[in-house]
Amino acid sequence: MTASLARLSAAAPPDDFIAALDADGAAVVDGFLTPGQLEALNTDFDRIVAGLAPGVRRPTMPAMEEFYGATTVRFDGLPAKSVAFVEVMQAPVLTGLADHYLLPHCLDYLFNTGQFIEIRPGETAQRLHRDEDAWRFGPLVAAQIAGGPRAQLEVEAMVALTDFTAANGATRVVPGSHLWPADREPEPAEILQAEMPAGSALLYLGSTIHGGGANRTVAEARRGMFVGYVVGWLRTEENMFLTVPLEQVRGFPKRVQEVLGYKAHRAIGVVDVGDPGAVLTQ
Ligand SMILES: O=C(O)CCC(=O)C(=O)O
Ligand SMILES: [Fe+2]
Repeated sequence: MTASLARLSAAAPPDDFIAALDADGAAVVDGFLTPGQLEALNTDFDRIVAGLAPGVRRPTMPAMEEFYGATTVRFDGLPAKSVAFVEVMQAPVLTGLADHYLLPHCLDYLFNTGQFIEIRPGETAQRLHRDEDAWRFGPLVAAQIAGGPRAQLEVEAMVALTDFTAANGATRVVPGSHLWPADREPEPAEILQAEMPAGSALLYLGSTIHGGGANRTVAEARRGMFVGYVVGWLRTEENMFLTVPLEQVRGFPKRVQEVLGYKAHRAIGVVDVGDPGAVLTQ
């Protein structure tokens, strides 16, 4: 059987997205961004990209430099950098999936990544990985070794801000790998590329194997955004408290404040042993 990815329109019923992600761990949604959002995001980010060199600026471990790529420009903290992004991070297609996959495992989820990723010509393919392996410690490793069912920890979207093509580094993805044992490696025929026009998005689970593609073009940058949510009892990959200034958070909708961490998960994430949301009105 040839591997394939479901393709849905943003207006499809929520159950269709769930059926596709249950089956494949990934799906492409066309029209995830409105044309206006696409243009606003690119305009906001153009200014920032112009001042940044490719590569990781302050790696926390040697493996990070290779993983994130020497010819790729990344920056995070997107809720602070684009008004349009604050709207996009609340897209019902994405939060509907977070409700479905994450709420059975937590009281509420948190915004985990708002990251700009521009893969430039000459970049090599990123190592295939599961994003949930960011938390590959203790109990999660034990569960994987025991072959137990995976609790869903993360729901994500790789949003295309330029067309994603096989040549310019469209994300590689392995449909069905969310159900595989931890040690099963994909065969070449099982790896697809999420080719899609600007404004579409690849939706996927934290348990789905994927990675950025190689950019084999001469002059075409592949620009995307990695936007995702994680169960509220894990530490988020990006430190939202430091990347999104408090003054800006005060102006955001309440739900955005909550997913940025201004809501405790019972006793986790408290301020003054209580509701962290109180700092927004002090
Ligand atoms: O850039 C991409 O297409 C994927 C990036 C990715 O998977 C990651 O950085 O975790
Ligand atoms: Fe990833």
